[in-house]
Amino acid sequence: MELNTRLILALDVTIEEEALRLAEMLAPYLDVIKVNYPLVLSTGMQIVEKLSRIRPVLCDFKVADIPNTNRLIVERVSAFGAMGVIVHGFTGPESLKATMRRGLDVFVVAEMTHPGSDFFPRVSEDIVDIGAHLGVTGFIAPATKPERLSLIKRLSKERSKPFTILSPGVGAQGGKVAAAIEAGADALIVGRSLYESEDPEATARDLIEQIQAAESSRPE
Ligand code: NUP
Repeated sequence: MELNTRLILALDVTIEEEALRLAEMLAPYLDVIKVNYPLVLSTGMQIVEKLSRIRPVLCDFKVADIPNTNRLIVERVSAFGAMGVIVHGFTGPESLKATMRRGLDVFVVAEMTHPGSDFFPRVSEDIVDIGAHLGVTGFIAPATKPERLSLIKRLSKERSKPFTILSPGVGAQGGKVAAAIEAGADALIVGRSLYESEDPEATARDLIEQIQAAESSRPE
C-alpha cells in the first residue's frame, strides 16, 4: 500500500451516485477508499470495480470464518479488483492464513474503536502476534484509544518486517488526529466527519495538514 496523504475515506454511504461523486471529489486527497457492507450491500460488488478506477479500494469485510469460507471471500474481493481486505484475527492462524493471497493487502483488526470493545485487550496482543508471524500487511488499531494504538504499534515494530497501522475512530467517534498519529498510526480512516461535512474538500485538506503537522513532531 502506497502512503502519501495518509488519509483513507470510509465511504459508508448507501447510494451509488453519492459514493462515486464523493470518491471523485475527494480522490486527490486520498490514498485509499475503504468500503464496508452498507455500500456493497446497497449497490453490489461492482462498486468496488467502479471505485477502483478512481482510487485503490480496501474492502472492510472483517472476514471471520472458517478457512475455506475465508479463502472464497477473499477470492471474490480480489476478482473485483480491490487492493486489500480487512479481516478479523480472533478466528486463529488457519483462518487468517486462508485470507492471504498474492497481490492482496491483508489488514487484521487488532483492536476495535467503539465503547464496549473492552475485552479486546485480552486478545489483541495475541492477534498481533499471529498476524505478524504470518506476515500480513498490517493492523487496524483504534484512534479512540491512543495508548492501545501505541502498544499495538510497538508490538508490530518489534518484528523484522514493518507493519502498516491504519486507524479508524477520528472525528465522529471522538478520536483526534494528532493523538493517533503521535501514537503510531501510519494512516487514518475517516468516514462521517469527512463525507458528511459541509465542505468535504476543505475538511480533507485540514485533516491532511493536521496529519503532516503531527507526523513532523513524531519521534521515530
Ligand atoms: O475498530 C474499528 N472501528 C471502525 O470504526 C474498525 C473499523 N473497521 N471501523 C470502520 O471505520 C467502521 O466500520 C467505519 O467504516 C469506519 C469509521 O467511520 P467513521 O466513524 O469515521 O464514520
